[in-house]
Amino acid sequence: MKCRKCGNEAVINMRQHKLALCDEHFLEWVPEQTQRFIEKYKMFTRDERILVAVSGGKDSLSLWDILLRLDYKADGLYIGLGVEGGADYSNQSHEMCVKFLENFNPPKEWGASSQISNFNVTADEGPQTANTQYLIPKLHVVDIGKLYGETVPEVASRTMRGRDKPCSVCGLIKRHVMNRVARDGGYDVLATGHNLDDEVAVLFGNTLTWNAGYLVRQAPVLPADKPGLARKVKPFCRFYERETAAYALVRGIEYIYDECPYAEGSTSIEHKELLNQMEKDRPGTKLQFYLNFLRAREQGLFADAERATRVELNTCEKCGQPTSAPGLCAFCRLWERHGDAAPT
Ligand code: Q46
Ligand code: ZN
Ligand code: ZN
Repeated sequence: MKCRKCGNEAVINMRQHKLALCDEHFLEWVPEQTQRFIEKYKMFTRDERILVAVSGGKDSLSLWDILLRLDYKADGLYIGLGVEGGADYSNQSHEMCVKFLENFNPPKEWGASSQISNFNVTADEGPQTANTQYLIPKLHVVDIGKLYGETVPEVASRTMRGRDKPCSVCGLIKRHVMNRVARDGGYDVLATGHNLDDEVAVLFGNTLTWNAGYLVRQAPVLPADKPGLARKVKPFCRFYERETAAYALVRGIEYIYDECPYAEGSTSIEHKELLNQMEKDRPGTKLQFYLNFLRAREQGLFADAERATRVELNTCEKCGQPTSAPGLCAFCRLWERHGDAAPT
């Protein structure tokens, strides 16, 4: 297979785009496409500060790499969940994020090297003034066990919500921490590395149950729930997983191959397998499913559901984050029985 642009040996053939590219042209194509999606969905501008949630996996590290290559002001946030299973999942994934930053070479004109900060409760650096300083990438590290006194599996095992599997508690904690670091660090945007396969698996699951409330909130860009909070964006939502994996590989980004051990046997993995089978028979199925959904959504298919599920948000008394019920938010309630006052 030859590269469509230069005729050299192709490293990837993307059947759904009828496009094969060599390593050099693939490394150009992925950032070009990312930029196109950022603009198309009005995700952010170069004046805004972006916090990229990095897990040590191929998607989030590739996303951070590309945003930096495209000259966006992007810092990373790693959340240490304290998952020891698998191949020591949390420690390994943390290491990959640190390695990424150490290997990242900022252009000389930026004037300083990248930094790693243990994010604490208040803004750790205070506002930075010189515009170029924002370009120096920084990795915020939040270790849940150290900051809140219990790891995610520990909190989960003590609560009803997480008795079978820690994923629901984990999702809640991650959302809270991401919002908090974004707010305290003065970020405009929170970016995650969800790829098309992730998005389509979620869409498929929510369509099987016709969960309108979730369908309404699935989009490449979610506006901030409240003024002062970051909006959420997914710049990789149109890339197939094999494309982001190929990017990381060709670009030489080291990443953790293993998934979190708790992901095993999840319905979203089962859905991914089904969808892969359909994609194999009909290349482009996943992309069409997702794009047609976005089109329908834009044309107002879920407008009624949006109105019906819209709730007046309150502010949590403890941490100040939005919550549907008055009083404490679900995150703060999680720690209530822990004895100590809930951390914020
Ligand atoms: S990290 Fe957390 Fe996932 Fe692990 S415990 Fe479940 S939700 S599977 S994305
Ligand atoms: Zn080429
Ligand atoms: Zn709260």
